[in-house]
Amino acid sequence: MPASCVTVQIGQCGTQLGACVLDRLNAEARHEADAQYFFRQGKSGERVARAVLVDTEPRVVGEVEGGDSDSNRWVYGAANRVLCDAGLRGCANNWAKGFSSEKEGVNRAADVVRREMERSDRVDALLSFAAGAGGTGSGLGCAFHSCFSDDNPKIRPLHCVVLPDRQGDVAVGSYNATLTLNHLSKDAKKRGGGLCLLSNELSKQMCVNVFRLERPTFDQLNDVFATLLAGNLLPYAMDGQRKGLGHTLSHCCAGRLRYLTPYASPLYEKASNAAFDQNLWPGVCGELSRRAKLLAEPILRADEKPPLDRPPPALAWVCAGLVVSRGSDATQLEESRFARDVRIPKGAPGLKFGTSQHACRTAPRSAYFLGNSSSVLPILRHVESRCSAMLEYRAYVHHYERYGTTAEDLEAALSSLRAQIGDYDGLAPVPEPPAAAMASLTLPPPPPR
Ligand SMILES: Nc1nc2c(ncn2[C@@H]2O[C@H](COP(=O)(O)OP(=O)(O)OP(=O)(O)O)[C@@H](O)[C@H]2O)c(=O)[nH]1
Ligand SMILES: [Mg+2]
Repeated sequence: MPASCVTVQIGQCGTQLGACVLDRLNAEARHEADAQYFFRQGKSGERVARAVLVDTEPRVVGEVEGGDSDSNRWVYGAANRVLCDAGLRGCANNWAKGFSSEKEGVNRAADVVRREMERSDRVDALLSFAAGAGGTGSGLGCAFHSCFSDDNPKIRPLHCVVLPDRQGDVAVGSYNATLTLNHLSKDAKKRGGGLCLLSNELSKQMCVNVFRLERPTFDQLNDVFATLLAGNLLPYAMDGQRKGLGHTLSHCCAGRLRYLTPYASPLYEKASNAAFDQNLWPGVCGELSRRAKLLAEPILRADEKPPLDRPPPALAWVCAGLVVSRGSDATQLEESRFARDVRIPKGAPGLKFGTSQHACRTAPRSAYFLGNSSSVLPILRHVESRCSAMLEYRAYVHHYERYGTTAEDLEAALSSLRAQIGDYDGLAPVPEPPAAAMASLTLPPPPPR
């Protein structure tokens, strides 16, 4: 049995999103052993999150609370809120400021996490939440993970990173995100973990298109992420054994490919336009594989309509992934059906399947997919193109230099992001020229003289 998973929530977004995901995990953990993976038991029988909150300003970290679901109340541990470098009052969306903040605060946060870990028999994985675009979750988050990984090289991390949207977001968001992706992907490689990329832009699109919410709030965006993540994070059975996030990461993350995307089916409880069979396995499985095989569509603004003559979205290549079906007859999900729909490059680890007989609250049958695939390309390209356009003019670079991050550091992070884009591009085999096209390449013999 995987013993437990410790969660770290850094900065405003990390704190709010982490609380929302834990709330969903509390509600979805039907089986006490599943709940204990993320929560320990408090003195009055309540669930206490195995989670630590870290920020450089007091408001959000001081205000966020646990919650209730049915009969289960959950809370944060009394000593698990850490305010680092109180003099900072936030890092003003500057990765460098967060990264160079006082070591004392970072060490204190790592100490609190270590104490939380000591409350479990065995820690299976570290789950972290932060925005890539702010200053604390991104910069201080990277400093925290460097410090933490020195003492805990064997604990696999899953860094859930929220990436900024295309407009109206933090101006230097793409600098912060590029530096964060560079730093955390190295940390993930060193410790056998991965990064789960969550795009605010895509979550907004889902809120608008699926849930008909015109101007989604952060709570609503977080709710979408919680729906996508919860069933992928809860323990599952495979080969007669219970498995947890550590096992998922060991299968899904390979070599330099460490970016994961979460999917869930069904996405919503009851929808007027839902297919009638969304509660039967073929419907659930079809919906999940349909989403998983499509490369994320070009990112549109919420108010933009896709052109009618748009070409069909490209298909994604899946290097590795885990599918978990949840419901009393979960073993009935047809694995071959899912595998048939997904394109896997030769020699890649491919798909694994897990089950849980405990249905999630939202549906009697549901399925989840955590995929390491070329679906991350549109999100990565979006960050890369913005960062490169700004760096060309050295825009805002002096704000970073003040805190010890130079233009060369930004260039290096950007080239590492480009190399990762190249790695994911390389998942799709180079198409062989079709026979007919080859034939037309053969020149006719020269005419007789
Ligand atoms: N999905 C989601 N995004 C959020 C939330 N709060 C902030 N963001 C996004 O996160 C980015 C800003 O990061 P924050 O988390 O506010 O920043 P921080 O880590 O606290 O760092 P500083 O405030 O700069 O010290 C922007 O892209 C926001 O759109 C949230 O609750 N959910
Ligand atoms: Mg903040």
